[in-house]
Amino acid sequence: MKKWIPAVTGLIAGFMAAMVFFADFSPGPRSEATNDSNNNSNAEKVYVPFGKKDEYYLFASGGHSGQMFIYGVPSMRHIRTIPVFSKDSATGYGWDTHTKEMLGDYTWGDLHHPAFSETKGEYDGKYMFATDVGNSRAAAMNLETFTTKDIIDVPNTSGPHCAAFVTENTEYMFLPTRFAVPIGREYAPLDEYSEKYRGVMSAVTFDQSSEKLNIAYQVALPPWSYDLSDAGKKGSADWAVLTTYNTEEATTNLEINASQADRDYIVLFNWKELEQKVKDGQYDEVTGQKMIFPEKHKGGIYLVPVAKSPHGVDVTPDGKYFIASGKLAPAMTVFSFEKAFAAIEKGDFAEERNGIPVLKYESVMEREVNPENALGPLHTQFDDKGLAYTTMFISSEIVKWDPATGETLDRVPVQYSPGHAAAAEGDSVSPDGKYIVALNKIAKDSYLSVGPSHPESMQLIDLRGKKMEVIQSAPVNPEPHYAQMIKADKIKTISVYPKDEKNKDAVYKQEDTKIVRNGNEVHVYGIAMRSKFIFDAKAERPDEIAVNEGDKVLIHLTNIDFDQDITHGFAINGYDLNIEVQPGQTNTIEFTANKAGTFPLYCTNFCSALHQEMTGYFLVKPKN
Ligand code: CUK
Ligand code: CUA
Repeated sequence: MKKWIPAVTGLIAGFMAAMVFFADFSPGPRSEATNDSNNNSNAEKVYVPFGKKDEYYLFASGGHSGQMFIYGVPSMRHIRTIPVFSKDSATGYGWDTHTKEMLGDYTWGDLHHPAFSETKGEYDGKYMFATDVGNSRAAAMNLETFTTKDIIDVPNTSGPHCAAFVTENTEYMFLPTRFAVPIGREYAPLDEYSEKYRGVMSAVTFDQSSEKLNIAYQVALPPWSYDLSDAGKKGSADWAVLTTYNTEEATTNLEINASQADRDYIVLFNWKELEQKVKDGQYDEVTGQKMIFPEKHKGGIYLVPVAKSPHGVDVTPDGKYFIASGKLAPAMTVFSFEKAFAAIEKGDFAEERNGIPVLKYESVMEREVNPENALGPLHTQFDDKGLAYTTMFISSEIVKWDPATGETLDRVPVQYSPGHAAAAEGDSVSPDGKYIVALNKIAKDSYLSVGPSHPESMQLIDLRGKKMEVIQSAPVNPEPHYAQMIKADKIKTISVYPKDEKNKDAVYKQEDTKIVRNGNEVHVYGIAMRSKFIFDAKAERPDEIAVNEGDKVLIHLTNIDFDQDITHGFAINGYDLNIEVQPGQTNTIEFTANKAGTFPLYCTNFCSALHQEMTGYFLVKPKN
C-alpha cells in the first residue's frame, strides 16, 4: 500500500505543532479585502427591513444544549429554538405528558448533525432529524409546527455522532456509533476490546403518518469509531459512506494511539443490498434487533483506505464522488463511486479486514487535493456549479476548489476555527450557490466580552461574486456542529392547531369543561383563553382546582383561541410545573399533589392586556 507522506511521526509532530500554534493563536488584524462586514454595501446585503422576511432558514444544531436553533439568512437573526433532547421551560417542553415521556429519564442531550427529510434528493421542508451523542437517541421534528414529535433510544450504540444523514427519499437514516461498546452494553474489560466490542450502525426509518421513528436493522461493524457520513445521490443513491478512525482499536490515549496507522477507512455500503439481506433472513437476532454481522452475512459492505483519521466525508451533488477530509493529513481526497463500483464488480480487493473486503486505494482514488498551507480540513459543501468549499479548522479559512480538477479557486479567512459550514441547500442534489455559513468554534474578541468563555460564532459568506465575501458575523448559541439551510418558501407552517374532535382530552366549549374525580385520581378538562382559565364552568369559581394531598392530578388544557400567535402558558407557583398550549392545542400535565397548601396558578405567556389577570388557585387540602 502506498505510504502516506509525510511519515507517521512527522505527521503527528506536525499536527501537534499545529495545535500548539492554534492554542497560541491570537487574532491578528482582519483582512480588509476579504472580510469587511462593516462595509456599507455588505450591510445592505444582510439587512432585512421590518416587514420583509429572510430568504432562508438555517437550522443549526445546539450541540450539548440538546436543542436546535433556527436563524434567518441573510440577517442571521435567531428566530426560534426547537427543544429536542433537553427540557425547555420557555415552552414547557419536558413537563407535559407527551414531551416528558419522550425525554424519559434523560436531562440533557448533545445534538450534532441535523438533516432535513428529502424527496428525490431535494430538501422537502417537512421534517428534520437529529441524533444525540450524549445519550444515544434519535429525534424527528415536524416543520409545520417546529416541534419534536418522536425520540427513540438507539440500542447497542454509544453516541450516534456519525448521523443523521438521510437517503434520497428519506427511506432510511443511518446512525453509526462514535464509541464502540459490547453489544447490549454488556460488561467487558477493555483487554477484550477487539473481540467483544462493536461499532454498531443502525438503519432507522420514519413513518410520516404516525410520525414515529423505528430501527429497521443494525450492522455490527468492527470496533472502530465512526465519525461522519453521507448518503449517495443520483447514480450512487443506493450507497452511503462513513469515515472511521481508531481502526488501530486503541483503548486508551486515543490522541496518540488512534493516530498510528497510515490509513483508516471509509465504509462504503449498499443499503438496498443490506435491506434485501434482512428480507432474506441474513441476520442474527440480538438484543431484540435484526443484526447483520458483516463477517458472517457477507456482501454489501466494503472498506476504502483513506489518509489517517479522516473527519468529514461528503458526496458531490451529482453523486459521482465522495470527498474525505483528513484532520491529520492536510488534504482532501476525492474518490470515485464509479471506480469503486467497477472494483467491486471485478472483485479487485487488496485484503480483508474483520471479514470486510478492502478496496485498493489507487483503484478508487480520483485525486488528492492539498491547497498550500491549508491545515485541518474538516467538512465540504457545494454550490450550484459543483464547486467545493472546505472548512480549514487550523488555518481558520474556507477554501473554494474544483473537485473536477483539484484547482484552488479562492480562500477566505473566518474568525476562527470553523468546524462545519452550511451552504444554501448544500446537501441536496441542487445546491443554490448563494451563501455559505461558517460555523466557527472560536470567537475570541469578536463580540462584547462576557467573561473567560466566549460565544461560538457564525459567519455568512456571499458566494455570488468572484471572491467569497464575509458579509455578516453573529455570536450564536452553543454549539453549532452542523446546520442545514433551506429556502424559506419550502417550509409550510400551520398557524393554529386544527380542532381534533377525536381527542378525548380536548375541550372546545366552555360548558364542556369539567373536573372529574375517580378515586384519588383527578382529571381536569380545562380551557385557556384570553384572559382566563376555565376548569369547570359550572363551579362557583371556574378557575379553581381543589384536590386532596396525595391525589394524582391530570390537567388537560386546550387553548381555544384559534388565533395565530395567541399562546398560553400554565404554571403552578411553587409546584415546579409548567406547560404551554399553542393556539388550538391540547396538552396534558400529570403529577401528584404531594404538597398541601395554597398555590396560585397563572399563565406564563403574555397573551393579552389582561394577561396578569389570567390566574387561579390550586388548593391542596392536607391529609389530616
Ligand atoms: S463534528 Cu466536525 S466539527 Cu460533531 Cu460534525 Cu463538530
Ligand atoms: Cu394567557 Cu397570558
